[in-house]
Amino acid sequence: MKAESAAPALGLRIRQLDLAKDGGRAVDELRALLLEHQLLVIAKQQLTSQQLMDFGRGWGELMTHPSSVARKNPYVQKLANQGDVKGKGFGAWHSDMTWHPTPPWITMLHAQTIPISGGDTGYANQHLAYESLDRASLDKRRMFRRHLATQDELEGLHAFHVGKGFGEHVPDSVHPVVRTHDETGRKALYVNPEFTSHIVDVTERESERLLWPLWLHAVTEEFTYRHRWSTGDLVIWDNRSVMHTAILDYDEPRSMSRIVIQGNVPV
Ligand SMILES: O=C(O)CCC(=O)C(=O)O
Ligand SMILES: [Fe+2]
Repeated sequence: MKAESAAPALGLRIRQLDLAKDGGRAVDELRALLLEHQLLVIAKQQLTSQQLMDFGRGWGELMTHPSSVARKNPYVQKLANQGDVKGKGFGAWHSDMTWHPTPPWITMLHAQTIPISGGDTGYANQHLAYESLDRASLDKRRMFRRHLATQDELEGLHAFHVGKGFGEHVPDSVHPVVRTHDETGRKALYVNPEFTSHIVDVTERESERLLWPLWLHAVTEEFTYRHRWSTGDLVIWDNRSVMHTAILDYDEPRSMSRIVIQGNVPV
């Protein structure tokens, strides 16, 4: 296999690897690369749902998503739009399923049908967001006209993540605002505008004061990679260190298969 950087902020593009054939054997090497680069793009794959699940199981236990539990195969989520999204909505930045007590540590997305233009996915490295906070807080206070928290101010804070939007039976969870990566020990911001409702044990005003500037900072262009999909791409990302957003700007069909792998309790 050959590899090259996808963007300075995160991401590694892998070539000359056939996952249907060599996926099982490549997992150890890919895992090490993922820890270093937070996101992997493996192009030109043709995986059936079964092959995607088999490959995924080499990384850990597959999880279901509330949107897929009633399906015949609850482990492979089909994201399919008939080209009807343009102008109708806005993607929101998030890390996957943060409302879950043990959110997936990785997500794999495999592209089947992609629009001729549009339908990219944005990714943002939350280690860089956290590590630059103290440096950024002076400058950005001026730019955002808001206070941007320092690392010290976030120490020990926890936030509430809402899962109930997917149904009454879906759990909500409280997780640390700054997450320590359970394999590398590196810290990352772990709050997102899609699922995080508030910081707990502070006033609503204080929670708003902290969260909005954090979210703005978290997706600073310098921390991001924008993936332009091709049919056959498999993208794997580490939800402990990356936020992502679907860009809903297309009016042609787009379909993807997705699996998520069980993670640990965020600390
Ligand atoms: O469709 C996309 O671009 C991303 C969707 C998403 O948020 C996910 O697969 O977790
Ligand atoms: Fe997602």
